[in-house]
Amino acid sequence: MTRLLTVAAAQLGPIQKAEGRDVAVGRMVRLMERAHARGVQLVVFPELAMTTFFPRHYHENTAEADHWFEETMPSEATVPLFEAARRYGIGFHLGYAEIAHEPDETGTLRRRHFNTAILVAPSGEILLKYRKVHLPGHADFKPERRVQHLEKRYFDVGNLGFPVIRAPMGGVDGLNMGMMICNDRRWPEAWRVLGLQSVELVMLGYNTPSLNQENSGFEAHHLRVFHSHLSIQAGCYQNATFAVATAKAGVEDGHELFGHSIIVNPMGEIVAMATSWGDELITADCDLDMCTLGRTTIFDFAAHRRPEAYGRIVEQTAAVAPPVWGE
Ligand code: CDT
Repeated sequence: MTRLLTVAAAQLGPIQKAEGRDVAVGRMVRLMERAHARGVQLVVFPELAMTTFFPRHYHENTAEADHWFEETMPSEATVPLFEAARRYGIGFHLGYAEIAHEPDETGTLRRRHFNTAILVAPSGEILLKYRKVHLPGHADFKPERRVQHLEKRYFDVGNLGFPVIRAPMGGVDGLNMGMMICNDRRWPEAWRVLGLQSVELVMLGYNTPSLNQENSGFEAHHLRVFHSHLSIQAGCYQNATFAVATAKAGVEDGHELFGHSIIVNPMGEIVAMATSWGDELITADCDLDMCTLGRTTIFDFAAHRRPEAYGRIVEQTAAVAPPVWGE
């Protein structure tokens, strides 16, 4: 029997700094209504979906940024999303800023801050949680930058690895689902860790500026979207998985995010792409059996991987210089 799942990327247009979560959540519920009308079974929302991309705003006292975070899930603001999931029988993926009261690496109980995503079943039950591992940007104010990117200031590095869960979704009895968040998509290690758990559907949200904000060299504008798509398409192909990659788009607090949300199949082909900079639903029917060809042939990991040659991947962080010929 065909394992068919209808998925949607629910791209969100900009959310301005002054706008409350209720505005964003109202828009998200409307996208879920539209998804239901189109027969969608799983909706993927972007990274930090309910607020402006607040890491562009500097606070000397980081506690002043706490109002962007959720301390419970469901939180008061997100209850309408959980209700909509139950009403329409749709699963959803949500990116949000999380405060967790947990021990840190030294065992000390702290208020910890994470850039988090959850996968919620149509019943409203949370099936899986992921906390962003690859935090881009910087921790201190950088005057040379056009726009700040303070993820390293406001978030702890995710401590849940890259988990995959097998659960029913839509009419599919069991589907292997994993998550990553934004910058993670550029790191093949993240994809491979999911691939090594037989992932069949990767969900990811992103907030990516249309311009390089570092002010430290020219980057052609058209390459920004190209690099995002290239990374996702390669990750899908090399790990024989579908992906739903959902953007926040448009001009937010005066700064443009590039949108171009996509759904990609295990051949690495884009099967749906957003074309607006606003709230937009793109959908695809995913035949999950398409994952089988890659993982039983060219990317049959059991037959062809050579971990004994990959030691540097986990033993080393920065690149080292190679030996020089003739010395
Ligand atoms: N949110 C996030 O992780 N954004 C980064 C911006 C880096 S600029 C290339 C991203 O990788 O898209």
